Amino acid sequence: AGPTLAVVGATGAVGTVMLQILSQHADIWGEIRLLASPRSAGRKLAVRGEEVEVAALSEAAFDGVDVAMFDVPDEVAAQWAPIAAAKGVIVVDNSGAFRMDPDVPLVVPEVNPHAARVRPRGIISNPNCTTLSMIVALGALHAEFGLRELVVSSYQAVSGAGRAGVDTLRQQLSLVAGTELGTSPGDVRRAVGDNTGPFPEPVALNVVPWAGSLREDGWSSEEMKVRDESRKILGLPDLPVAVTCVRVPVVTTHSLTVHARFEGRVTVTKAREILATAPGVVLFDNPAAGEFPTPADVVGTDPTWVGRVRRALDDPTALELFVCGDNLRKGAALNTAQIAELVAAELF
Ligand code: 11C
Repeated sequence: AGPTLAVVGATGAVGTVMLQILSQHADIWGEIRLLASPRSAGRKLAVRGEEVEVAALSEAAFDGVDVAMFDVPDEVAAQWAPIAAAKGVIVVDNSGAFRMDPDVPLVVPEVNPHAARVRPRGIISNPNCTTLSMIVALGALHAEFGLRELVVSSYQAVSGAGRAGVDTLRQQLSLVAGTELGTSPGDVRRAVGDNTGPFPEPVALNVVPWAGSLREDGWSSEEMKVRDESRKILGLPDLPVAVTCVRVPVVTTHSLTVHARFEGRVTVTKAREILATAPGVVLFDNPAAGEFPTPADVVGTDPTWVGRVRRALDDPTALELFVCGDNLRKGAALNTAQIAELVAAELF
């Protein structure tokens, strides 16, 4: 039998997609153990076509486990990942708890797979979904052109905030559908009420320039993550990165506009060639035919989709791109599963 895998946080929005991916990928695993909070223990979930009972997270639950994929809140990961690692489990963690720890690699298999091999704490981190939604395309361009600066705006789907985010958007949409709202200041806010769920403002019929929590000088935690994580993954610790994160009324799939400046002159022809052949990237870019990626088409797919490839009008060393990626798949569950598969291939 193959290695034993534990999925920790199996019942969450990302955990659900992890189980789908485990059922879709080549079956390299022996036992797959599902773990979650005591509240979810006893539930039965389908994986590889079989019902598996969810067990409560405990130290003993990691006995005999080789690799664990974690999708739990930061504080739960901070507590439990070291417990699992101390038992010899290689932990692939999708929380923000360890990403910037110098002894924890932050891995995107298409960009820096070698980093997964050096893991002094027995933990490998999976990047934030916003970073992941653009980094495969950027990594390919960086390998050819040498990245020198990034300016990014995100258009983030509500499922980035978990089930509560999706429930909030659906509920708000039901309150505004078929109305004349959106025509006078505050009318949408009054219609959806004070409870805006995980978002600081209504997200239906709106865009909200905020994701995460407040950091120094007005930056959001999400913006700092995109900056710090991009630098770490690309191995460019001093890369200038400016990010503005925005929440939009999309259920799943983050989009980003990217202004990327490189070492020397770039051409759109070469950029297109790189993007068309890079593993994990789909170039979908024919504006004359109305073809560019949008979340409505990208959701449920694995690759990073890139369109609107242009050379900056005022800088022959820079490219403008529009990028979309499913935040629950490549942005979370898929990348985590790919890292776990890398580790399994190395160990077994
Ligand atoms: C969002 N990207 O869209 C966030 C969610 O650090 O893994 C993921 C937070 C993280 O709200």
